[in-house]
Amino acid sequence: MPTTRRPRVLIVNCYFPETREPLQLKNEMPMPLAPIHLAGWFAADRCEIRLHNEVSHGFLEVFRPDWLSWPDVIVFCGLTPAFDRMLHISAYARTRNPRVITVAGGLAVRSLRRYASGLFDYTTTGDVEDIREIIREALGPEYVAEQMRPRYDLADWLGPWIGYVESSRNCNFRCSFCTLTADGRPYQVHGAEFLRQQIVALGRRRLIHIADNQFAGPDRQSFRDRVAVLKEMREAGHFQYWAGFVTDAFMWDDENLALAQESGCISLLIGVESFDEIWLRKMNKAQNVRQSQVDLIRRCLEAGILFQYGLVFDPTSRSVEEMHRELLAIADEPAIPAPNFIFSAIPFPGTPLFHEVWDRGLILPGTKIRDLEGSTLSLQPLDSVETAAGFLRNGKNLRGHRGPFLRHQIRMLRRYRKHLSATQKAVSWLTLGSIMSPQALSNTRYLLKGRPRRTHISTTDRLDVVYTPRFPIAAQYEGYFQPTQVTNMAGHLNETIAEDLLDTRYRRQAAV
Ligand code: B12
Ligand code: SF4
Repeated sequence: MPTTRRPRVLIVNCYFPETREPLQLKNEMPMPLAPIHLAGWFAADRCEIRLHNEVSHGFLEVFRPDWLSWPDVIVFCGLTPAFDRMLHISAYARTRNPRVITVAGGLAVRSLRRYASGLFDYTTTGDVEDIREIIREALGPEYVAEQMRPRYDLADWLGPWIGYVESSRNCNFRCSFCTLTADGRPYQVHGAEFLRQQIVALGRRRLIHIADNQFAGPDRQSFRDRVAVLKEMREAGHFQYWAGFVTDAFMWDDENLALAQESGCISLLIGVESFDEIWLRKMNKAQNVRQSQVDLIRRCLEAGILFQYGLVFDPTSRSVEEMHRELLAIADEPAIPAPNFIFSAIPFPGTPLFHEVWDRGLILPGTKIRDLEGSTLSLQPLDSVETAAGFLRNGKNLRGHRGPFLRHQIRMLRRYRKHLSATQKAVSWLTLGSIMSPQALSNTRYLLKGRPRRTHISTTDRLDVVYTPRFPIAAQYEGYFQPTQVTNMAGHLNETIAEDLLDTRYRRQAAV
């Protein structure tokens, strides 16, 4: 690395858009926080730092090709399906600068930790703080920040209205399809002080989005402390509203809803996943069957908090007809809002679900890590493959139910008219718009863009254009553009990553 200038650090949040096209989804919500925290660990006065978020900025080599030769160090983060993007960018950067240092972490690396360790200079399955050790070793101790300060100033995708903070990590539940169950880390709460520091660093915002998987957790005192910080900072004018993720357990106690509402909570996103009790129990999501979900939803909305949720389509145990029946039942019930999103069950590496579907021979041939993003069928369905994929192409965006859901929206908002503010009603309309037309709302430039041709089946779906190198690549990195397979076309597990896919950490943890 040149000694005459400060080291250049590029932090990339890798991402594949659902449509498999090069898009810049500027209005997507929520946005990733890890790049902002990672950047905070590099000494600001000694390093030049740039952030690229592929969710909002699009594929790096397509939208900012000149950045590929800029860095001395590239740090990657991203979701499990984005793993191949880390390889693509590494191939370009290493071709242009053979001395570039590549560092990879986050969910993609946690899912494929053994395999990943051979492909980058540094890999880590740790939390953002682990970047300190890597900076120390790769650059020297003087390049580590004395105190982490989240670099919201570098995150140009945030805009002036919305900010993201983290107040806890991991989750205290163990749903069998969840990647956090495979990870098996304990639920961990940051002190209320760290929450305060992040809000101060953000500057004034309209909405603070708490990125935690599970804002409340089992420790009531820590929840009260963090809500007290939110209340105090809201009163001091730092923000107007906050939103976050919780589970059904949060609504068992009306006091939680009251505390949240008093501190400015505008909406909560809750993993309903399904209204089918048998399926929920099978997925070890017993927290969702203890009390009537419809009652809990009603209580949340009547407490003046918008209830937002997603539904899971598990094609191995629920037919498309059942899914349509579930949607019709929701559209018929004004006490429940429409879902924010619907996604297919995903066999994330190392989860109990992965083990189950693999043992039953249900993973489709030709499934790739890239397919594990919720809009692609990767499991043998009860219906025909085409019927199940048709649901992902249409039902997932409420096609076939739009009239009933528009009428339902009016009835639902009328029902809660005294409980919800005009802003909440507007947000509710936006979320209905975003399930019906996610791409258009994520960037209004794509309003008139047609739907791309896709099969929505992992065996046959086309790959994104970025799997074909745009620029010449050194011969040793050509393999980086081959998709990382989960199964080959004969349906056998990819031996290179089999150990990661069949990781049994969650079993060992359960046995402790
Ligand atoms: C923001 C977000 C999104 C955003 C952007 C995601 C992105 N990174 O590109 C959007 C809206 C696009 C999204 C989409 C989806 N998401 Co999402 N999302 C989140 C969310 C709410 C917050 C992530 C976050 O910023 N967390 C805070 C930061 C600080 O932590 P972190 O990113 O988890 O990273 C931690 C460690 O991994 C580590 N780390 C991360 N990177 C690095 C790098 C280095 C070098 C180091 C040292 C450490 C490190 O440090 C952090 C802790 O300190 C999480 C839930 C959550 N609370 O984590 C779900 C979550 C990540 N999403 C999830 C899922 C299932 C999805 C979808 C499949 C769901 C769907 N609706 O269809 C889609 C996939 C879409 C696609 N095309 O790929 C799962 C994980 C899936 C997985 N294994 O990849 C999560 C965990 C939710 C859950 N509990 O199930 N998501
Ligand atoms: S409650 Fe949510 S975050 Fe926690 S294990 Fe279940 S799906 Fe994952």
